[in-house]
Amino acid sequence: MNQWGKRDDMLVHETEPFNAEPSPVALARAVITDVDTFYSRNHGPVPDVDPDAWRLTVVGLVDQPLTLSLAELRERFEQHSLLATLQCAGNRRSGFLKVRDIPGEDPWESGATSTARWTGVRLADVLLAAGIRPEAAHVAFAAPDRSELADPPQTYGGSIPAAKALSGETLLAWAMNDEPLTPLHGAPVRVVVPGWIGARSVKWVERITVQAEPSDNYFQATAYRVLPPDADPRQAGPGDGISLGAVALNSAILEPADGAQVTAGKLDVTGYAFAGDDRGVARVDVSVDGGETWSQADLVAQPSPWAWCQWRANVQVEAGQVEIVARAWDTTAALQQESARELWNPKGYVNNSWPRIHVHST
Ligand SMILES: Nc1nc2c(c(=O)[nH]1)N[C@H]1C(S)=C(S)[C@@H](COP(=O)(O)O)O[C@H]1N2
Ligand SMILES: [Mo]
Repeated sequence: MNQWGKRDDMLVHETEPFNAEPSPVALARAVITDVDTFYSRNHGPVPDVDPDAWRLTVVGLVDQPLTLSLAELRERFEQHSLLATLQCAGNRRSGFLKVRDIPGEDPWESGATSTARWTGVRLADVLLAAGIRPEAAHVAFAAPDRSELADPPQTYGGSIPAAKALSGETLLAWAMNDEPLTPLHGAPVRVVVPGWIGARSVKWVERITVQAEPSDNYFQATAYRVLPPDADPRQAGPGDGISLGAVALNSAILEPADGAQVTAGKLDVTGYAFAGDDRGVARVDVSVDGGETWSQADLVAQPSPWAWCQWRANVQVEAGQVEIVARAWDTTAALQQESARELWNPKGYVNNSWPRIHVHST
């Protein structure tokens, strides 16, 4: 276990700021990811927040600005729990690097996706207590961690539309898998925005501002946007590109591992699929001939509307080099894009092309 409480076999992309993901095998083990296995994405040093001194302020387009201690938050509002998957917009970026290099961004594999049971209060209840005004359009979150990667360097923040903030699923959470949040995951309180890119689930949240426009924080206005392929990301400014919110349909093969030696015959293939916001995973297909023919995987568990779907297929593999491909469909009958080539973008977000692995079968 490392200083952040993570297993020793995590794939650590950076130690400062700490950025790490579990191995596919570790991620495949359970529908709810253990805290020691859950990926972590940070843009600056993890702040040391004293839970007794911590206050949450709610300001902006509200009739009654609020300042709440942790005890007040817990006492004044009803407690709610839900299972939700967090997925980083950089998940599977590594697949883009075969198309073209992406300097300055971590080569995340399929493990920047994990699922936990989150407990806290509904953001909606807090906003209603503050008297959110009708002209409110966005709800912005501010945290104390400072990122030198932002231009200019600044503390982390982001926003979501008021409708998502007022939905029952968006939480101000203090517990993850029934344990208090660890410092790495946002203690004492973080936002959890189910079905939206991980970047909007702001950790160590200390200020909520109800406003007419989206947040002007770098991580909302400039980063986490899909730029056209020919854009220079160093030149990108506020408002450029497509802002990311709801998670796009995606999937991954977790077992067997890419490059594994397997025995010819029947082979179990497992993975996850995830459809953001109010979409669900409807079907997962698996091919052992590079996408010529497909068979349907069993959808093993989708434990909540906000969580991933774990799938398993039992396929026949012949001796030799075998390419295994998967593809997911969502409840709108949308299918994942076949190749990363069309999806490549300068910051490397949302690689939701069909996952492919190669195994050697004897
Ligand atoms: N304050 C703060 N919140 C943050 C971040 C951050 O760097 N600072 N990273 C975001 C991103 S990009 C992701 S994907 C998730 C990751 O959450 P985790 O570290 O708990 O897995 O937190 C989000 N919230
Ligand atoms: Mo992220």
